Amino acid sequence: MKIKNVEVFVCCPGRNFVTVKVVTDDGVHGLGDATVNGREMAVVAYLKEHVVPCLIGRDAHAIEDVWQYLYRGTYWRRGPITMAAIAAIDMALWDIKGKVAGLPLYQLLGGKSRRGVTLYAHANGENVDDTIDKAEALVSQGFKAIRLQSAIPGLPVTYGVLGDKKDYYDMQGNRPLPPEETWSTQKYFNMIEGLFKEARERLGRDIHLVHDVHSRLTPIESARLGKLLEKYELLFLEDASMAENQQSYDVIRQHTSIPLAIGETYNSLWDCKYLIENQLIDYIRVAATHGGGVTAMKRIADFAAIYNVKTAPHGAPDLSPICFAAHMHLDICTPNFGIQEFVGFGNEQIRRVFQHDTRLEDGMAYLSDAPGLGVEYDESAASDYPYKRSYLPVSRLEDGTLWNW
Ligand code: CS2
Ligand code: MG
Repeated sequence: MKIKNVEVFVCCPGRNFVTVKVVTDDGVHGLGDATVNGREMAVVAYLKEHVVPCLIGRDAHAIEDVWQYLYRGTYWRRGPITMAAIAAIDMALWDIKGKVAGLPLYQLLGGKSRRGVTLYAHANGENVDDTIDKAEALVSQGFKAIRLQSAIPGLPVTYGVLGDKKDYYDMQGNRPLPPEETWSTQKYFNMIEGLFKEARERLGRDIHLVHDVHSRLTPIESARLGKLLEKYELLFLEDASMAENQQSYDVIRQHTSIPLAIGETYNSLWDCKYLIENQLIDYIRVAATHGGGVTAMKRIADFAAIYNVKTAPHGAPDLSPICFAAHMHLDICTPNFGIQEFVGFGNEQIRRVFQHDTRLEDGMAYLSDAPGLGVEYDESAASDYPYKRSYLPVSRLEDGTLWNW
């Protein structure tokens, strides 16, 4: 079974998604997600100009060899653009293998390790009360784990809380340039403990709580935050500090027992290796789309298992439902799976373009037994929503200094 054709689509049903479709000479097709938020067209060019020509005529079953060919066979390894391109091809080939076998992907990966996939939902509020109100609503829908983000008094916009804006497109208006946000570590510290204090008072101690710092703190500030929040027993604190210098996490770990999670911007096992093997984190959050696909995710999970690190794949709305499906298949099998981030199945347009039968019940997701990944891409619906240039915001300190968004 040979690869006959590879197509790359970009659509914007509320946000941009890059989708790869691999078609075999037997007429079977597989889908992959190659979306890199704000840099979508770079992956499209990488795929069309550099990857697709090398794939035509190759054995569609040789997933590992294709992966190695695109990774090891290229002098320029790693990085988000390269790895998203590899990831999309890899997902599509696994999708094809499942369809040919007549089995859902999770069966090819070893079968189920659990009943369903436990999710954590997002409560993003205008203030502490509003955030906990939203968390209570999620609890009443059955969610057992919730990420809490609250607007910071004194700052116009806070990560995760967009005020009257619907999304980042809306923030950019008709002028698609990166919107600017202001950050103040002190104002954040003035708010954050109150959020978790009230959360425990109103939600009790059975609900798992998560918080995303989105890399705004230095390592010693993260250590201070970890100590402050220890008594509220978070499931994990996400992206406390940037870990370009991974030794930074030695500093945080030395001071606090708060569980730590990182990895949504990582592109390979090499990016997480030091943090995992030194047991500096508890959850690794690499996404299939940004970390090299299903093949790479399995390797990361197995490596993490040796060090008691669990997986908690990134589940933001800028990963397409194809990536979410890949995560679900991995989550249901992986022995050291922790939890899956979940922000809903998207707006009506997204659900028109990407069709699947994933079922939600009591804060857990259940896959259908459709062969392969179990997602279909409606090309004609997608063509109703053309690509729109878009950026993530940038962040500045109150004096104008550029900071981590
Ligand atoms: C976030 C993301 O879901 C998360 O944890 O950190 O929303 C992130 O900001 C976006 O994926 C950026 O593209
Ligand atoms: Mg995050």
